[in-house]
Amino acid sequence: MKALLVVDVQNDFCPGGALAVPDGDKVVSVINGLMEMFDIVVASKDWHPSDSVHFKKWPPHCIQNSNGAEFHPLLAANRINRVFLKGTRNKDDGYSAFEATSDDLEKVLREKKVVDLYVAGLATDYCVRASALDAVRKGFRTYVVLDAVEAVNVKPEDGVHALEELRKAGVALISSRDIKT
Ligand code: VGL
Ligand code: ZN
Repeated sequence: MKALLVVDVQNDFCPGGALAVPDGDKVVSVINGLMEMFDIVVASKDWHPSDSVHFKKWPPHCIQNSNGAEFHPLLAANRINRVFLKGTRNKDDGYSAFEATSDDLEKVLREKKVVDLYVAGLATDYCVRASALDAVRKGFRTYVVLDAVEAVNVKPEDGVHALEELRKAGVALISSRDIKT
């Protein structure tokens, strides 16, 4: 089975949000087009308590139950089978979707017999990176869909460096056009 993991396509990571990824909203239409090609679509949400230590590094964003933590309004959220909340504790960053505390992502994927995991969303250099690295280490055939991710680029090259690191770790970097139903 093949699954699509939609990482953190939330208002605060899109233009106008508290931690906006440049062009973050560009991934939305690509992801919407991809969803129907998958057996299962899962998504993560960054979901922080307001007193998180994470906010020593970042402006406050994706606070639990706030509008900034909602999915982008144009994301086809009705096609998401399951949502995983991460960064929910006040003691860690929780960048990887596999660190979700609301549900065990690895367990759910294994139960669904997922072999191929395609990762899309925000941001390439943080949560996409951490999620794809965890996925490949756990033995999933892991793909990052290049036209369905965008980077924060705190430093201008962070996104390209993250992709290079992923490629070296065994993650396949592909275009959405390469995915067949
Ligand atoms: C993220 C920075 C802080 C992400 C989350 O979703 O990539 N980046 N929190
Ligand atoms: Zn965060």
